[in-house]
Amino acid sequence: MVNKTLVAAAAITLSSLALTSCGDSDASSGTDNGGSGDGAITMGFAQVGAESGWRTANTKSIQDTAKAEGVDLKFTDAQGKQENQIQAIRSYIQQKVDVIAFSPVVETGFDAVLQEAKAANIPVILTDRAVDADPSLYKTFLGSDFVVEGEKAGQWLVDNAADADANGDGTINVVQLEGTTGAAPAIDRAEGFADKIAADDSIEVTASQTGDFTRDGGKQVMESFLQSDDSIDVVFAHNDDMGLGAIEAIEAAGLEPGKDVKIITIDAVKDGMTALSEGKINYIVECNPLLGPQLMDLAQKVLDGEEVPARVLTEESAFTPEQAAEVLADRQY
Ligand code: GYE
Repeated sequence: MVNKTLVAAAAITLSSLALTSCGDSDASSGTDNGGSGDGAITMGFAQVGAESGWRTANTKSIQDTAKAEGVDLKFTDAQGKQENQIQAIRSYIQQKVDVIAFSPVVETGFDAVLQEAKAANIPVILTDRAVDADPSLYKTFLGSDFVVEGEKAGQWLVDNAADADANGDGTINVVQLEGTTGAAPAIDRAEGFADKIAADDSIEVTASQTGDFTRDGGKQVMESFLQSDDSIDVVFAHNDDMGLGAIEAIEAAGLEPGKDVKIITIDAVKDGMTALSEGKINYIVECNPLLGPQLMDLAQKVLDGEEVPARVLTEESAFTPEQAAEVLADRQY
């Protein structure tokens, strides 16, 4: 481990020397960055995986935009594993890409590799998910405010509490299908939701477990929740895919999703919006996966030496079944 780091560090030192001695006009950045119109940007992108409809749309947006804008994109799918992601980032450093972007699988444990990128003078743009690390180790973080998303979900439940109490016993039992343990959207969505439902004493989260952001994960966890509890009023799923898996489990148990058990999810991908328009999901908070254009724009600015904000938010809203039916036809993902 230590040896590898040392070797990488040595290679990086050599490469920066080589670049400087080649008469790089932008000596302060230490990179031949394609930012002044002298060739395409090379971007290394380390993606989480292909766990959800959201992720597939996100990957397509990044790849399509790179192609349209002539960015030379090196893309890796980490298959949900942090170690794969770290390995991909190290290889981008070795390949001396102009800029590295990645969507961190989890929040912690990236400090060392971020230090290595910084030492190599390669700017890093966090895309979609945040890390819990020194902010000087990356240029900017582009993505949604996951706490706000959780708050929107919780607020909807507070506002619709009377309807959610299917058996009318005065308590609203909520089960939560969490995203990947340790991932920013799982941590923040749970926090935002908890904050809002605290306003109503009758709402209680009775069980909470990870379904790893996948349809299958959501289905399995929901099956086990239904086996041990017959008083579930509401499912709060951290993404559409887990909510869609929960629908399968609820139907298999002879219950009607959206009626016997209310369902709130986050993302608003096409399959989720279809289930919402059919009344099987009751409310979806939007999380926009189409980050490609903003990402390429930020990369260009960073490489041109322009100041970029430390935090760039994506714009999004939330949908009821009626609103879902209206926007579905034009939905790209
Ligand atoms: O909500 C989920 C995906 O990080 C915002 O990851 C993203 C989340 C998204 O797997 O569907």
